[in-house]
Amino acid sequence: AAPVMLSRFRGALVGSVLGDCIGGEFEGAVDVPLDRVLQHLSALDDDTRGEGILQYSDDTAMMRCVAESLLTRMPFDEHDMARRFAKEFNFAPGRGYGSGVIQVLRKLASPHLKDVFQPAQVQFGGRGSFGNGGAMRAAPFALAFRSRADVCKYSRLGAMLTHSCSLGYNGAALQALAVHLSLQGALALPKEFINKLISEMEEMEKDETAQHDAKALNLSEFPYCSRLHRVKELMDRNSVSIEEVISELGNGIAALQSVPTAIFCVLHCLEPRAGLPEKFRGLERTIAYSLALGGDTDTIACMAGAIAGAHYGIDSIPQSWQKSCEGVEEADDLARRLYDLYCLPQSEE
Ligand code: R7I
Ligand code: MG
Ligand code: MG
Repeated sequence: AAPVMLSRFRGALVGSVLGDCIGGEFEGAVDVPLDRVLQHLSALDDDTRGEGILQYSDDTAMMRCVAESLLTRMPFDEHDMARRFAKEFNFAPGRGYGSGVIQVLRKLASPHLKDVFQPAQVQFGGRGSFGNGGAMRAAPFALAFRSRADVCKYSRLGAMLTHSCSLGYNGAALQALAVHLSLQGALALPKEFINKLISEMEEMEKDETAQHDAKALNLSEFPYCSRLHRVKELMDRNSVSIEEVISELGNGIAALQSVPTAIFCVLHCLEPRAGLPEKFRGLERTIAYSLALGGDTDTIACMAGAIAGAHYGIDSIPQSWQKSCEGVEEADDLARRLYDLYCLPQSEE
């Protein structure tokens, strides 16, 4: 039976934290043999290993700030969200933040700052960051808003606090939309799921700024759409190697090289896959597969984990995995509170 909505909400945020914590092991690795991934995952079942829990990184730290800000300041308060990012960074700066975003977070801490979007705008020579830091924390927007238009609008604004390049904030919107559709059960029809994402991104990438950024960065005219078309082509194939996925979609720290990749991981793992244990259910397969790609594994697994968790629900996530990761209970609590908010009538704009 399809999971109920509350289970999907909890699955989304817990799946996101698990991907971050479990994926941290291989972040930046070039070659990750599947054997090593499976070894890492089976250690999670071993109560006696005594290694303590796996810690979350910036991905989860910032996702929590987003969720808390949305819960207290609906629909969106940029000052509140910026303050939470800055405070969290100041409290725990060693969570593995991107090297550029650190400068933004320091500026956001200043009490004299009037325009909270300004620090992001001066990054990377004035074009802004195209990193995946906006996308990695985007899942709560899908839990806070019912309409697709609001999910898009606010996930983009939330990303712009640190990522002012259109590739950065459009990647965040793509991730939030994927979680939104997954919460609605849209992954039951994978082809329609990817087609909906493509048509949403077509609208977003028509935008003048998006066109300008794509040109300046030497990308195709509709960068996310063209990646999503590649996702669709890979979906149609009977067998796809890890090398092909990396060369077609990427596994890097740029949003363009990781959000479509995370979406592919979810789609590819809707069915059992050779090389992955038969006892694995969908979310376990998705996280395992994301890790095997190497590269920005914590973030790709975090994004794939959110989309997959929204599809399969909390009950599909092994207890042993949940117990092995820092911040799972807090994420579960945030998801429940966002669900309560979601159930209240929302004003239509
Ligand atoms: O995007 P961001 O928050 O980083 C997120 C990543 C995730 O993998 C986390 O798990 C964590 O490890 O970091 O941070 P940014 O510093 O904005 O961007 C990340 C990196 O992308 C930068 O340090 C740059 O190396 C690169 N980058 C760019 N390089 C050149 N020109 C981002 N934007 C640009 C750019 O415009
Ligand atoms: Mg991280
Ligand atoms: Mg990362």
